[in-house]
Amino acid sequence: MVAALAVSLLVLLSGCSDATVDELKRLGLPESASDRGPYIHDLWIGAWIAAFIVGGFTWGLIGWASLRYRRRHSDDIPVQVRYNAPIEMLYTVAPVIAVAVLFYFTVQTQNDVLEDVENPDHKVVVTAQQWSWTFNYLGEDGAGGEDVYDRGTSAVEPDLWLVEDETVNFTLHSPDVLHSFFVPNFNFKMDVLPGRDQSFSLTPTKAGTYVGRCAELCGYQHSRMLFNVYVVSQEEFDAHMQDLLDADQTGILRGGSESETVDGLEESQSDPETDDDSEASNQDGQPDSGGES
Ligand SMILES: [Cu+2]
Repeated sequence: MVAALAVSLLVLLSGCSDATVDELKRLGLPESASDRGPYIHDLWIGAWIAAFIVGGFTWGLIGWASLRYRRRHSDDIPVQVRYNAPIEMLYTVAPVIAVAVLFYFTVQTQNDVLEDVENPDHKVVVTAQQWSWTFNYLGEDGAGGEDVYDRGTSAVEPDLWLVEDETVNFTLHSPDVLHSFFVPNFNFKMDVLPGRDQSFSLTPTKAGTYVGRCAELCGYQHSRMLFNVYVVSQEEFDAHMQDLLDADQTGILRGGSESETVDGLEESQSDPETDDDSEASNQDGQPDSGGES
């Protein structure tokens, strides 16, 4: 049985590309491009192994019980029993142990993933706002020590540039609602909370282009909160910082008044103090401040 399964699995896998086989080996986890990835990988694989053990044990018991105690004659009635203290204790204690083990490894992984770095090579303040991202690079040499930024709109995806094998500290800031900073290939995401900046560090370990997105439903254009991540060499990074400086994109954007407006929609012009007069001004033939033109 096991041999047959192994053979059919081999036949199935032989039709797959190396990339697909690797993805299957990671049980679907995106390929890691950060130093925090391996911790998540181990937790992910460990959780699946635990699930298969518990699942196998449970399926085994179900199969065994249904074969061992199957009805042999049409007029058979099973032995009628009530209460079984050992069994009841087992199915109370076993799940508690399973949850405790998962909890222990989850906390340990969380501590590893969130471990701070004393002197990060780069500092980026991420502003997540409805509905795009701003990436502020603090005091980069490539920008002559100035703070520079790159921002997107819901129509234009912004780019986040990082240096391969150099530590980055991110501070996540939201001026409006909950967002979540998520780069699948970093095997990492963290909520962006209004009113409480959060911070984490990581080191991108693999040059390349990755996708980033908002992983918290934050409003009707949530699905447009996409960004690109470029992990590049120091030279390319410095050149990009220079480009941002040349484009006069200096300072730190933390959102705020910009977060109240959306491209294509006029700012609300109704003023509570003049609202009472609006009817009167309409009668006077004055254009309604809120009307279409
Ligand atoms: Cu969002």
